[in-house]
Amino acid sequence: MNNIKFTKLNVRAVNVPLKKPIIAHLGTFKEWPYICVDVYTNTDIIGRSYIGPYLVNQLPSIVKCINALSSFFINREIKPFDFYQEGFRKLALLGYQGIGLYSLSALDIAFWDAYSKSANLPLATLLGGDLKPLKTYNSRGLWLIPLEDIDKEIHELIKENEFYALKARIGRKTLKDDIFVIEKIKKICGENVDIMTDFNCCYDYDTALKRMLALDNIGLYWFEEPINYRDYESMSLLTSRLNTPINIGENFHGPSEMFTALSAKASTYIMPDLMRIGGVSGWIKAANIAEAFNIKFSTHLYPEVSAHLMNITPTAHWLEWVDWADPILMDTGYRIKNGHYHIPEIPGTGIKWNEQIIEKFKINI
Ligand code: SMN
Ligand code: MG
Repeated sequence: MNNIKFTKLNVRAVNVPLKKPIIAHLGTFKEWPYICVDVYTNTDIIGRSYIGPYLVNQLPSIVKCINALSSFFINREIKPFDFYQEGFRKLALLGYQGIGLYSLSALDIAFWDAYSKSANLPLATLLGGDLKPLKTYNSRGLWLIPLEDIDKEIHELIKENEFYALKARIGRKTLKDDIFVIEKIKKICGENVDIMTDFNCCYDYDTALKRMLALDNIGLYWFEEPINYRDYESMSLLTSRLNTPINIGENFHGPSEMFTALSAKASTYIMPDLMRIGGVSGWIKAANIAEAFNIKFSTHLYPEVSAHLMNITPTAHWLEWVDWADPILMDTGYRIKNGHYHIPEIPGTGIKWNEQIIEKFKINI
């Protein structure tokens, strides 16, 4: 392991067109905004990360925050764990969640990338884990699109890359519409395909219970976020009343909030998001809390880095696959075969920019 120093930060923001627009209860998006971070060092190693914080108008504030936080670490030897602990303490006056935490995560992921490159190891290997292939589901489609387009979409999603599991967004206008989508998936893909479903917090407790009871015995793999993501008490009631597992976690802001949710028995499964849980360092803490609660841990977005981390997550469950960031990344060689995500054996996290695309979709910050 060579000691490397953090010498310079470069942060860029882009808004990249999506192959399929995201049409969800949480909003409609034709583009997806990313912040791309480069951590330069006193060697030729560059640590890289991206976060995708949903709201294009908020990118300037987050970039400001990343820059401000980075000033604590500049010209110091990169120690990702120590940097995270220190950075987290520095958030005390701003708050430990939201923009501050997203910014710390963006830096943390880039520091870990640089650190594993300095050891010439893939991130998972540096952390003492394997590079095992991971069960993955195709989550890049089946938004709240018109029912007449569902057939074509299912054919397309199940064929690409040999998937045996899909996620459908539900909570449509009528129960019949939700059932239509689910039955179509079963008909086209066969009974052996696993069907994850996501409500994106569209209901209050009573409406959620009614819709979920009606869908409870048709073999769905999980229901995601039926109600407001912070209402752990109601989520726990729903979890206890339904046979179908409930999965929440993309909105846990940091491991301690996850601990609160698990203590409240809010869900059957969890699926933390790399940006919101605190990057690599936050994830490691979360993975060990999940082991203590013996709860299955899936990922949310960021498949490239999350795949490494699933290899050191004792209760690892499913990897969510989306391709939204692919345009800004060079093909680093990950592959999906037989329903599994295979991590390329290269140093770091595998993030490498497609500079032409970044230049093309760059926005002012
Ligand atoms: C989701 C993620 C990002 C944008 C819209 C919807 C969704 C998921 O909640 O779990 O993939
Ligand atoms: Mg979701």
